[in-house]
Amino acid sequence: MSHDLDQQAVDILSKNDRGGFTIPTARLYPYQWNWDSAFVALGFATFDMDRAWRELELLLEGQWANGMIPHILFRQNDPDYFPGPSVWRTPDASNGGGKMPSGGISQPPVLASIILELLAQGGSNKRASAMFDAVMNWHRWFHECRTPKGTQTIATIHPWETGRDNCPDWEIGLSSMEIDPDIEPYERKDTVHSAASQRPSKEQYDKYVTIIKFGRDHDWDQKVLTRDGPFVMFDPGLHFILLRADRDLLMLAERLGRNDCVAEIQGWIETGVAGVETLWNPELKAFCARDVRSGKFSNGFSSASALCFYADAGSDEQRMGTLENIQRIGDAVQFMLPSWDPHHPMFEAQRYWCGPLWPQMNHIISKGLAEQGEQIIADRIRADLAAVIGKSGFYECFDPVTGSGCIGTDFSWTAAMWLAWASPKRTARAA
Ligand code: 2M8
Repeated sequence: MSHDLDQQAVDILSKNDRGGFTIPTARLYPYQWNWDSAFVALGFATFDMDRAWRELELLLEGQWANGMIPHILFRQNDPDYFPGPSVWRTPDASNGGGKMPSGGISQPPVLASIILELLAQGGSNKRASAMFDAVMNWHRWFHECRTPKGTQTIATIHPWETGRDNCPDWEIGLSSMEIDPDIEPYERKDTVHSAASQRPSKEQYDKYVTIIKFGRDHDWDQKVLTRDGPFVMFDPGLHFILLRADRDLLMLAERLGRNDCVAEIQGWIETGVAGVETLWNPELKAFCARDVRSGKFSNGFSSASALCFYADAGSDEQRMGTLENIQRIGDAVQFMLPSWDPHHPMFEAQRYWCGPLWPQMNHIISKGLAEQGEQIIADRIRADLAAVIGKSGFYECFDPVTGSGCIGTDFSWTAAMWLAWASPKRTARAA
Protein backbone atom coordinates (compact mmCIF):
# COMPACT_ATOMS: atom_id res chain seq x y z
CA MET A 1 0.00 0.00 0.00
CA SER A 2 2.69 2.47 0.95
CA HIS A 3 4.40 1.99 -2.41
CA ASP A 4 1.13 2.87 -4.12
CA LEU A 5 0.76 5.94 -1.95
CA ASP A 6 4.35 7.01 -2.66
CA GLN A 7 3.64 6.77 -6.38
CA GLN A 8 0.28 8.53 -6.03
CA ALA A 9 1.97 11.38 -4.18
CA VAL A 10 4.57 11.77 -6.95
CA ASP A 11 1.76 11.69 -9.52
CA ILE A 12 -0.18 14.41 -7.68
CA LEU A 13 2.83 16.73 -7.65
CA SER A 14 3.34 16.12 -11.37
CA LYS A 15 -0.34 16.66 -12.10
CA ASN A 16 -0.39 19.96 -10.18
CA ASP A 17 2.88 21.14 -11.74
CA ARG A 18 2.23 24.14 -13.98
CA GLY A 19 5.75 24.38 -15.38
CA GLY A 20 8.10 25.15 -12.51
CA PHE A 21 5.49 26.02 -9.93
CA THR A 22 2.78 23.89 -8.37
CA ILE A 23 -0.84 24.76 -7.71
CA PRO A 24 -2.30 23.44 -4.43
CA THR A 25 -5.16 21.65 -6.24
CA ALA A 26 -6.99 22.09 -9.55
CA ARG A 27 -9.95 24.50 -9.75
CA LEU A 28 -10.24 25.43 -6.04
CA TYR A 29 -6.71 26.96 -5.91
CA PRO A 30 -5.45 27.53 -9.45
CA TYR A 31 -2.44 29.77 -8.64
CA GLN A 32 0.91 29.56 -6.87
CA TRP A 33 0.55 29.99 -3.11
CA ASN A 34 3.43 31.05 -0.91
CA TRP A 35 3.78 28.55 1.94
CA ASP A 36 2.23 25.78 -0.15
CA SER A 37 5.13 26.09 -2.59
CA ALA A 38 7.70 25.97 0.18
CA PHE A 39 6.28 22.72 1.57
CA VAL A 40 5.87 21.32 -1.92
CA ALA A 41 9.61 21.84 -2.48
CA LEU A 42 10.27 19.34 0.32
CA GLY A 43 8.18 16.78 -1.54
CA PHE A 44 9.99 17.37 -4.85
CA ALA A 45 13.33 17.15 -3.06
CA THR A 46 12.67 13.45 -2.38
CA PHE A 47 12.87 12.65 -6.10
CA ASP A 48 13.94 15.76 -8.03
CA MET A 49 16.15 18.30 -6.22
CA ASP A 50 16.42 20.58 -9.22
CA ARG A 51 12.63 20.86 -9.40
CA ALA A 52 12.50 21.62 -5.66
CA TRP A 53 14.76 24.67 -6.10
CA ARG A 54 12.79 25.75 -9.15
CA GLU A 55 9.59 25.91 -7.09
CA LEU A 56 11.24 28.35 -4.68
CA GLU A 57 12.88 30.38 -7.43
CA LEU A 58 9.52 30.91 -9.10
CA LEU A 59 7.98 31.96 -5.80
CA LEU A 60 10.63 34.65 -5.44
CA GLU A 61 9.71 36.02 -8.85
CA GLY A 62 6.65 37.54 -7.19
CA GLN A 63 8.53 39.49 -4.50
CA TRP A 64 7.59 43.16 -4.12
CA ALA A 65 10.11 45.99 -4.08
CA ASN A 66 9.43 46.45 -0.34
CA GLY A 67 10.52 42.83 0.31
CA MET A 68 7.09 41.26 0.81
CA ILE A 69 6.52 37.90 -0.82
CA PRO A 70 2.78 37.80 -1.48
CA HIS A 71 0.47 34.97 -0.49
CA ILE A 72 -0.67 34.29 -4.09
CA LEU A 73 1.01 34.94 -7.44
CA PHE A 74 -1.45 35.53 -10.28
CA ARG A 75 0.55 34.59 -13.38
CA GLN A 76 -2.65 34.45 -15.37
CA ASN A 77 -6.27 35.24 -14.65
CA ASP A 78 -8.34 32.19 -13.71
CA PRO A 79 -12.09 32.63 -13.33
CA ASP A 80 -12.20 29.61 -10.99
CA TYR A 81 -10.88 31.62 -8.03
CA PHE A 82 -12.24 34.53 -6.04
CA PRO A 83 -10.77 37.01 -5.21
CA GLY A 84 -8.52 37.21 -8.27
CA PRO A 85 -6.18 39.93 -9.55
CA SER A 86 -9.00 42.30 -10.55
CA VAL A 87 -10.10 42.44 -6.92
CA TRP A 88 -6.68 42.83 -5.29
CA ARG A 89 -5.43 45.44 -7.79
CA THR A 90 -1.94 45.45 -6.32
CA PRO A 91 0.74 47.85 -7.59
CA ASP A 92 2.96 46.91 -10.51
CA ALA A 93 6.75 46.85 -10.32
CA SER A 94 7.10 50.53 -11.24
CA ASN A 95 4.91 51.41 -8.24
CA GLY A 96 6.60 49.25 -5.63
CA GLY A 97 4.82 45.97 -6.36
CA GLY A 98 6.08 42.79 -7.96
CA LYS A 99 6.69 41.60 -11.52
CA MET A 100 3.21 40.10 -11.73
CA PRO A 101 -0.20 40.68 -10.17
CA SER A 102 -0.48 39.16 -6.69
CA GLY A 103 -2.26 39.26 -3.37
CA GLY A 104 -1.54 42.33 -1.24
CA ILE A 105 -0.66 40.36 1.90
CA SER A 106 1.95 37.75 2.76
CA GLN A 107 1.87 34.26 4.31
CA PRO A 108 3.78 32.29 6.98
CA PRO A 109 7.50 32.65 6.13
CA VAL A 110 8.67 29.02 6.11
CA LEU A 111 10.96 29.63 3.12
CA ALA A 112 14.29 30.09 4.96
CA SER A 113 13.67 26.90 6.94
CA ILE A 114 12.89 24.95 3.78
CA ILE A 115 16.04 26.24 2.05
CA LEU A 116 18.08 25.07 5.04
CA GLU A 117 16.41 21.65 4.80
CA LEU A 118 17.23 21.39 1.10
CA LEU A 119 20.86 22.14 1.90
CA ALA A 120 20.85 19.49 4.63
CA GLN A 121 19.68 17.04 1.98
CA GLY A 122 22.58 17.86 -0.30
CA GLY A 123 21.04 20.81 -2.16
CA SER A 124 23.26 23.36 -3.85
CA ASN A 125 24.90 26.20 -1.88
CA LYS A 126 24.96 28.21 -5.09
CA ARG A 127 21.20 28.16 -5.50
CA ALA A 128 20.68 28.95 -1.82
CA SER A 129 23.13 31.87 -2.05
CA ALA A 130 21.24 33.29 -5.01
CA MET A 131 18.08 33.45 -2.87
CA PHE A 132 19.63 34.70 0.33
CA ASP A 133 19.15 38.46 -0.12
CA ALA A 134 15.55 38.04 -1.20
CA VAL A 135 14.75 36.01 1.91
CA MET A 136 16.61 38.49 4.10
CA ASN A 137 14.50 41.33 2.61
CA TRP A 138 11.31 39.42 3.25
CA HIS A 139 12.18 38.87 6.91
CA ARG A 140 13.11 42.55 7.24
CA TRP A 141 9.71 43.42 5.78
CA PHE A 142 7.97 41.32 8.43
CA HIS A 143 9.97 42.90 11.25
CA GLU A 144 9.35 46.42 9.96
CA CYS A 145 5.82 46.21 8.60
CA ARG A 146 4.07 43.70 10.87
CA THR A 147 5.13 44.93 14.32
CA PRO A 148 2.45 47.44 15.30
CA LYS A 149 3.75 50.52 17.13
CA GLY A 150 7.21 49.02 17.37
CA THR A 151 6.12 45.99 19.41
CA GLN A 152 8.29 42.89 19.33
CA THR A 153 5.45 40.58 18.37
CA ILE A 154 4.35 39.81 14.82
CA ALA A 155 0.82 40.82 13.92
CA THR A 156 -1.32 40.26 10.87
CA ILE A 157 -3.75 42.47 9.03
CA HIS A 158 -5.77 39.74 7.30
CA PRO A 159 -6.74 36.21 8.41
CA TRP A 160 -5.56 34.92 5.01
CA GLU A 161 -2.05 36.12 5.79
CA THR A 162 -1.85 33.69 8.71
CA GLY A 163 -2.68 30.75 6.44
CA ARG A 164 -5.27 29.74 9.09
CA ASP A 165 -8.09 31.56 7.36
CA ASN A 166 -11.25 31.11 9.43
CA CYS A 167 -9.71 29.82 12.64
CA PRO A 168 -11.80 31.00 15.61
CA ASP A 169 -8.62 32.82 16.70
CA TRP A 170 -9.71 35.69 14.45
CA GLU A 171 -13.20 36.14 15.91
CA ILE A 172 -12.18 38.96 18.28
CA GLY A 173 -10.66 41.01 15.46
CA LEU A 174 -13.41 40.24 12.95
CA SER A 175 -16.25 40.92 15.38
CA SER A 176 -14.89 44.34 16.20
CA MET A 177 -14.78 45.42 12.54
CA GLU A 178 -17.61 46.55 10.28
CA ILE A 179 -18.37 45.28 6.78
CA ASP A 180 -17.72 48.18 4.39
CA PRO A 181 -21.10 48.95 2.75
CA ASP A 182 -19.24 49.96 -0.42
CA ILE A 183 -17.56 46.62 -1.16
CA GLU A 184 -18.24 45.61 -4.75
CA PRO A 185 -20.75 42.77 -5.20
CA TYR A 186 -18.94 39.47 -5.62
CA GLU A 187 -19.53 35.81 -6.29
CA ARG A 188 -17.65 33.21 -4.27
CA LYS A 189 -16.04 30.34 -6.17
CA ASP A 190 -14.78 28.23 -3.27
CA THR A 191 -18.31 27.07 -2.44
CA VAL A 192 -18.80 25.97 -6.07
CA HIS A 193 -15.77 23.64 -5.81
CA SER A 194 -16.32 22.41 -2.23
CA ALA A 195 -19.05 22.06 0.41
CA ALA A 196 -20.14 25.40 1.88
CA SER A 197 -20.52 23.67 5.28
CA GLN A 198 -16.73 23.11 5.32
CA ARG A 199 -15.77 26.64 4.22
CA PRO A 200 -15.80 30.10 5.90
CA SER A 201 -19.16 31.89 6.27
CA LYS A 202 -20.53 34.71 4.10
CA GLU A 203 -20.01 37.23 6.90
CA GLN A 204 -16.36 36.19 7.15
CA TYR A 205 -15.92 36.60 3.38
CA ASP A 206 -17.54 40.05 3.49
CA LYS A 207 -14.96 41.02 6.11
CA TYR A 208 -12.07 39.49 4.16
CA VAL A 209 -13.16 41.58 1.16
CA THR A 210 -13.58 44.69 3.34
CA ILE A 211 -9.92 44.43 4.36
CA ILE A 212 -8.90 44.07 0.69
CA LYS A 213 -10.86 47.22 -0.11
CA PHE A 214 -9.03 49.08 2.67
CA GLY A 215 -5.69 47.92 1.24
CA ARG A 216 -6.64 49.05 -2.27
CA ASP A 217 -7.92 52.40 -0.99
CA HIS A 218 -4.52 52.93 0.70
CA ASP A 219 -2.40 51.83 -2.27
CA TRP A 220 -1.36 48.73 -0.36
CA ASP A 221 0.82 50.77 1.98
CA GLN A 222 1.74 47.98 4.37
CA LYS A 223 2.61 50.22 7.32
CA VAL A 224 -0.75 51.99 7.05
CA LEU A 225 -2.53 48.63 6.95
CA THR A 226 -0.81 47.54 10.16
CA ARG A 227 -1.42 50.89 11.87
CA ASP A 228 -4.94 51.78 10.72
CA GLY A 229 -6.37 48.69 9.00
CA PRO A 230 -9.74 47.27 10.01
CA PHE A 231 -8.18 44.09 11.46
CA VAL A 232 -4.89 43.85 13.38
CA MET A 233 -4.13 40.81 15.53
CA PHE A 234 -0.99 39.24 16.96
CA ASP A 235 -0.58 35.73 15.58
CA PRO A 236 1.36 32.96 17.34
CA GLY A 237 1.56 31.14 13.99
CA LEU A 238 3.34 33.94 12.13
CA HIS A 239 5.40 34.85 15.18
CA PHE A 240 6.72 31.35 15.89
CA ILE A 241 7.26 30.50 12.23
CA LEU A 242 9.21 33.72 11.67
CA LEU A 243 11.28 33.19 14.83
CA ARG A 244 12.18 29.70 13.64
CA ALA A 245 12.89 31.02 10.16
CA ASP A 246 15.14 33.75 11.63
CA ARG A 247 17.10 31.08 13.50
CA ASP A 248 17.40 29.07 10.29
CA LEU A 249 18.36 32.18 8.32
CA LEU A 250 21.17 32.77 10.80
CA MET A 251 22.47 29.26 10.11
CA LEU A 252 22.17 29.92 6.39
CA ALA A 253 24.12 33.17 6.74
CA GLU A 254 26.88 31.38 8.60
CA ARG A 255 26.96 28.50 6.14
CA LEU A 256 26.94 30.77 3.08
CA GLY A 257 29.53 33.18 4.46
CA ARG A 258 27.11 36.10 4.80
CA ASN A 259 28.70 37.55 7.93
CA ASP A 260 27.44 40.99 6.91
CA CYS A 261 23.91 39.88 7.88
CA VAL A 262 24.59 38.04 11.12
CA ALA A 263 24.14 40.95 13.56
CA GLU A 264 20.84 42.03 12.00
CA ILE A 265 19.41 38.51 12.16
CA GLN A 266 20.59 38.08 15.74
CA GLY A 267 18.71 41.28 16.61
CA TRP A 268 15.52 39.84 15.09
CA ILE A 269 15.92 36.64 17.09
CA GLU A 270 16.34 38.60 20.32
CA THR A 271 13.18 40.63 19.75
CA GLY A 272 11.36 37.51 18.58
CA VAL A 273 12.21 35.68 21.79
CA ALA A 274 11.10 38.67 23.90
CA GLY A 275 7.93 39.10 21.82
CA VAL A 276 6.48 35.70 22.77
CA GLU A 277 5.44 37.08 26.17
CA THR A 278 2.69 39.18 24.54
CA LEU A 279 1.15 35.93 23.26
CA TRP A 280 1.04 34.08 26.57
CA ASN A 281 -2.51 33.64 27.84
CA PRO A 282 -2.11 32.70 31.53
CA GLU A 283 -5.73 31.61 31.85
CA LEU A 284 -5.39 28.97 29.15
CA LYS A 285 -1.73 28.27 29.84
CA ALA A 286 -1.15 28.62 26.12
CA PHE A 287 0.22 31.01 23.50
CA CYS A 288 -2.82 32.57 21.85
CA ALA A 289 -3.74 35.08 19.19
CA ARG A 290 -4.47 38.54 20.61
CA ASP A 291 -6.27 41.61 19.37
CA VAL A 292 -3.70 44.41 19.09
CA ARG A 293 -6.07 47.27 19.93
CA SER A 294 -8.11 45.81 22.79
CA GLY A 295 -5.40 43.45 24.09
CA LYS A 296 -8.04 40.71 24.31
CA PHE A 297 -6.82 37.12 23.96
CA SER A 298 -8.35 34.46 21.80
CA ASN A 299 -9.77 31.92 24.22
CA GLY A 300 -8.83 28.69 22.48
CA PHE A 301 -5.83 26.45 21.82
CA SER A 302 -5.07 26.33 18.10
CA SER A 303 -2.47 24.29 16.25
CA ALA A 304 -0.38 27.51 16.09
CA SER A 305 -0.22 27.49 19.91
CA ALA A 306 1.78 24.26 19.63
CA LEU A 307 4.49 25.88 17.49
CA CYS A 308 6.47 27.25 20.47
CA PHE A 309 8.61 24.09 20.35
CA TYR A 310 9.36 24.61 16.65
CA ALA A 311 10.46 28.18 17.49
CA ASP A 312 12.41 26.98 20.56
CA ALA A 313 10.55 29.64 22.56
CA GLY A 314 8.88 30.00 25.93
CA SER A 315 9.86 29.24 29.54
CA ASP A 316 9.76 25.72 31.02
CA GLU A 317 6.44 26.56 32.63
CA GLN A 318 4.98 27.83 29.34
CA ARG A 319 6.14 24.72 27.49
CA MET A 320 4.67 22.52 30.22
CA GLY A 321 1.30 24.29 29.97
CA THR A 322 1.39 23.88 26.19
CA LEU A 323 2.22 20.18 26.48
CA GLU A 324 -0.66 19.62 28.90
CA ASN A 325 -3.02 21.21 26.39
CA ILE A 326 -1.63 19.07 23.56
CA GLN A 327 -2.05 15.91 25.64
CA ARG A 328 -5.60 16.80 26.68
CA ILE A 329 -6.50 17.40 23.02
CA GLY A 330 -4.76 14.18 21.95
CA ASP A 331 -7.01 12.25 24.37
CA ALA A 332 -10.11 13.83 22.85
CA VAL A 333 -9.53 12.99 19.17
CA GLN A 334 -8.47 9.93 17.27
CA PHE A 335 -6.08 11.81 14.98
CA MET A 336 -3.74 14.56 16.21
CA LEU A 337 -3.39 17.54 16.12
CA PRO A 338 -6.61 19.37 15.24
CA SER A 339 -6.41 23.00 14.21
CA TRP A 340 -8.74 24.03 17.02
CA ASP A 341 -9.47 22.74 20.53
CA PRO A 342 -12.17 20.01 20.42
CA HIS A 343 -13.34 21.07 23.90
CA HIS A 344 -14.11 24.60 22.68
CA PRO A 345 -17.68 25.49 21.61
CA MET A 346 -16.47 26.75 18.22
CA PHE A 347 -14.81 23.44 17.29
CA GLU A 348 -16.14 21.98 14.04
CA ALA A 349 -14.42 18.78 12.95
CA GLN A 350 -14.84 19.43 9.22
CA ARG A 351 -14.96 23.19 8.82
CA TYR A 352 -11.67 24.37 7.40
CA TRP A 353 -9.46 25.87 10.16
CA CYS A 354 -12.02 25.29 12.95
CA GLY A 355 -10.98 21.70 13.70
CA PRO A 356 -9.51 19.65 10.82
CA LEU A 357 -5.88 18.61 11.03
CA TRP A 358 -3.51 20.05 8.45
CA PRO A 359 -0.56 18.09 7.02
CA GLN A 360 1.92 20.97 6.75
CA MET A 361 1.13 22.43 10.19
CA ASN A 362 1.45 19.04 11.81
CA HIS A 363 4.77 18.47 10.11
CA ILE A 364 6.35 21.55 11.69
CA ILE A 365 4.63 21.00 15.04
CA SER A 366 5.95 17.45 15.16
CA LYS A 367 9.42 18.53 14.05
CA GLY A 368 9.56 21.06 16.90
CA LEU A 369 8.32 18.57 19.49
CA ALA A 370 10.89 15.98 18.36
CA GLU A 371 13.70 18.53 18.53
CA GLN A 372 12.71 19.39 22.09
CA GLY A 373 12.67 15.76 23.21
CA GLU A 374 8.92 15.11 23.00
CA GLN A 375 9.39 12.17 20.66
CA ILE A 376 6.29 10.18 21.64
CA ILE A 377 3.83 12.94 20.76
CA ALA A 378 5.89 13.89 17.70
CA ASP A 379 5.69 10.28 16.46
CA ARG A 380 1.98 10.08 17.08
CA ILE A 381 1.36 13.24 15.02
CA ARG A 382 3.31 11.75 12.13
CA ALA A 383 1.64 8.32 12.43
CA ASP A 384 -1.79 9.95 12.58
CA LEU A 385 -1.16 11.84 9.34
CA ALA A 386 -0.01 8.61 7.68
CA ALA A 387 -3.17 6.92 8.98
CA VAL A 388 -5.61 9.52 7.65
CA ILE A 389 -3.90 9.61 4.26
CA GLY A 390 -3.99 5.79 4.15
CA LYS A 391 -7.66 5.81 5.06
CA SER A 392 -8.96 8.71 2.98
CA GLY A 393 -6.38 9.80 0.40
CA PHE A 394 -4.54 13.03 -0.30
CA TYR A 395 -7.07 15.58 0.93
CA GLU A 396 -6.35 19.18 1.84
CA CYS A 397 -7.12 18.52 5.54
CA PHE A 398 -8.78 15.83 7.66
CA ASP A 399 -11.50 15.37 10.26
CA PRO A 400 -9.55 14.61 13.48
CA VAL A 401 -12.40 12.53 14.91
CA THR A 402 -13.12 10.19 11.99
CA GLY A 403 -10.09 10.67 9.73
CA SER A 404 -12.24 11.46 6.70
CA GLY A 405 -10.79 13.90 4.16
CA CYS A 406 -12.09 17.47 3.79
CA ILE A 407 -12.33 19.99 0.94
CA GLY A 408 -9.59 19.82 -1.76
CA THR A 409 -8.58 16.47 -3.27
CA ASP A 410 -5.20 15.45 -4.75
CA PHE A 411 -3.66 18.19 -2.68
CA SER A 412 -0.05 19.17 -3.27
CA TRP A 413 1.13 19.81 0.29
CA THR A 414 -0.46 16.57 1.48
CA ALA A 415 1.41 14.66 -1.24
CA ALA A 416 4.61 16.52 -0.33
CA MET A 417 4.26 15.87 3.39
CA TRP A 418 3.66 12.20 2.65
CA LEU A 419 6.83 11.92 0.57
CA ALA A 420 9.03 14.06 2.81
CA TRP A 421 7.83 12.93 6.20
CA ALA A 422 4.87 10.59 6.74
CA SER A 423 5.50 7.74 4.29
CA PRO A 424 6.76 4.55 5.98
CA LYS A 425 9.59 4.58 3.43
CA ARG A 426 10.65 7.97 4.75
CA THR A 427 10.23 6.93 8.38
CA ALA A 428 12.48 3.92 7.78
CA ARG A 429 15.15 6.16 6.25
CA ALA A 430 14.96 8.65 9.15
CA ALA A 431 15.30 5.89 11.80
C1 2M8 B 1 -6.32 28.56 2.04
O1 2M8 B 1 -6.38 29.97 1.84
C2 2M8 B 1 -6.87 30.59 0.63
C3 2M8 B 1 -6.55 32.07 0.73
O2 2M8 B 1 -5.16 32.23 0.81
C4 2M8 B 1 -8.34 30.40 0.39
O3 2M8 B 1 -9.05 29.77 1.18
O4 2M8 B 1 -8.80 30.89 -0.66
C5 2M8 B 1 -5.52 28.33 3.34
O5 2M8 B 1 -5.66 27.00 3.80
C6 2M8 B 1 -4.05 28.68 3.12
O6 2M8 B 1 -3.30 28.34 4.25
C7 2M8 B 1 -3.49 27.97 1.90
O7 2M8 B 1 -2.18 28.42 1.64
C8 2M8 B 1 -4.37 28.18 0.65
C9 2M8 B 1 -3.94 27.31 -0.54
O8 2M8 B 1 -3.76 25.97 -0.14
O9 2M8 B 1 -5.74 27.87 0.93
